[in-house]
Amino acid sequence: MSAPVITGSVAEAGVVVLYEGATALGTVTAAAAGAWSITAASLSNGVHTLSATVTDAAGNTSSASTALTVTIDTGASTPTALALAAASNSGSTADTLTNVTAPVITGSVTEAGVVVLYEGATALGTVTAAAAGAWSITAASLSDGAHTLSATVTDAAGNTSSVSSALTVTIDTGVNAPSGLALTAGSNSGSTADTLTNVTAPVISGTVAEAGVIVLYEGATALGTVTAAAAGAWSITAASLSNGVHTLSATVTDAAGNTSSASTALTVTIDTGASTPTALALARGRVGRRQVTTAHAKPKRTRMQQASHALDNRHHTAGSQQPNTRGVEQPGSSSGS
Ligand SMILES: [Ca+2]
Ligand SMILES: [Ca+2]
Ligand SMILES: [Ca+2]
Repeated sequence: MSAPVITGSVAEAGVVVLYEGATALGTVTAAAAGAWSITAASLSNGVHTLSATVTDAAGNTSSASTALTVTIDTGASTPTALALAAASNSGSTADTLTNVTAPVITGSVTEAGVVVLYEGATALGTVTAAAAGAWSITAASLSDGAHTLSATVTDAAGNTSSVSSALTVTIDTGVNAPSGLALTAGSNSGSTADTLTNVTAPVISGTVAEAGVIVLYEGATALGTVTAAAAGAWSITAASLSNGVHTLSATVTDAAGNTSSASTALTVTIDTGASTPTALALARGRVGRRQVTTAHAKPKRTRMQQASHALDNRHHTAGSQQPNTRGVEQPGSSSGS
């Protein structure tokens, strides 16, 4: 209040004048001994030293009263420098993305007061700043997503500041495992329909649902890593794999520092060499039997002979309609038997 009401008392009736130094701030006529009150002229912010005199009915003016010091404070400065405390800022501390759902928010005030942290009209926390300077408030639990936070301070004079500049904090507590792990075609020798290859350091591809750092694993062993700048496809060239079956999987750590569970496994089989045939030998028994059988078999017809024989049979079947122009087949004829 910049025009405060000042009260006092006099021992006899008279005209009371309220002063700041030599400046009269107001006057009142006290009709009798006792209490008086004067509404002072408007005072600026700051400290004011007030006193009063009284002039009685006989025209005697008293000396100045004992001073009353009044401090006028009509405004509270808005809190400034709202920030997400580093200890509450998972992943990079250069951003305002975190997986801490009840983060500590810091700021500054220019005078003592009660600071309230808000999201819109909802108070998320409060703290009393004993003096000008830094304050911090642990916010009530926030859901995943972006939150626009601000603060006010109510000073000792009861003035509540305007709302501070906003601080946007994004909560991200989840991450999906990479999906679609596959052996890329360029690393898949032989058929590309399988996962058998002779490429010992194959390129494995997959997708992620959000940006992050992907690590390819075989069991607990990291085989490679890549940073996906955004949701979508990624690929990693695996460390060299030995011949045999390898069960690969991947995880992703998102920008908020959340690490996914392992992806569905991809089984890749490395085979870098066909074994040279060994123990070549002549199988005598089988060759002997074939020779004996062949010696007693009828000569096999050539394809031409088979076709000619079939044609002759057709002619025999249709003999009543067509004259037999080739005559009766004789044993030992060229068509064979
Ligand atoms: Ca962060
Ligand atoms: Ca996430
Ligand atoms: Ca293959």
